[in-house]
Amino acid sequence: NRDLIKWVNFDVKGDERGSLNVIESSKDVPFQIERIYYIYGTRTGVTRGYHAHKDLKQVLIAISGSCNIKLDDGEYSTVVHLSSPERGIYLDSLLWREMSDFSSDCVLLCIASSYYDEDDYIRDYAEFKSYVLKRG
Ligand code: T46
Repeated sequence: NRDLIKWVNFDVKGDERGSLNVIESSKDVPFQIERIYYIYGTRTGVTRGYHAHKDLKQVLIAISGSCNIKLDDGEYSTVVHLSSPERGIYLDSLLWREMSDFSSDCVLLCIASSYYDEDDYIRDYAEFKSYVLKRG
């Protein structure tokens, strides 16, 4: 389902020296940035994630290499291929995610709306489904 896929395109500042991309809080991503982390060196065949967030919003960008992200809102699911530093994907809250097929050079940059909070994670799929139903 394409509605699950919300691309965020960055304005590439390119010249003969190469490229430079800027991400400013609340301007280039639709939230105030409180945290940044990145996932890299992911081993072949590994799938990460298997959780949703109650409130956290994020933008994920494969700033190097590529990976796939399966998104599931409890009703529909789709797989997105991330392979460009020029655009990211916006993940609203309450989306189950599974990241897989990381290339060996993949660096997945994750920009988040809140500090790390384990209580914000739903790590059980059945619990996620019932949480989504409750929220309507
Ligand atoms: C997400 C996807 C895309 C921290 O201590 N602080 C942090 O900010 C993060 C993100 C993680 N951690 C600890 C928690 C675990 O012990 O680092 C370890 C690995 O985290 P996790 O197993 O949650 O990693 P992924 O790749 O399954 O999920 C991560 C994010 O946690 C999650 O919010 O949306 O990337």
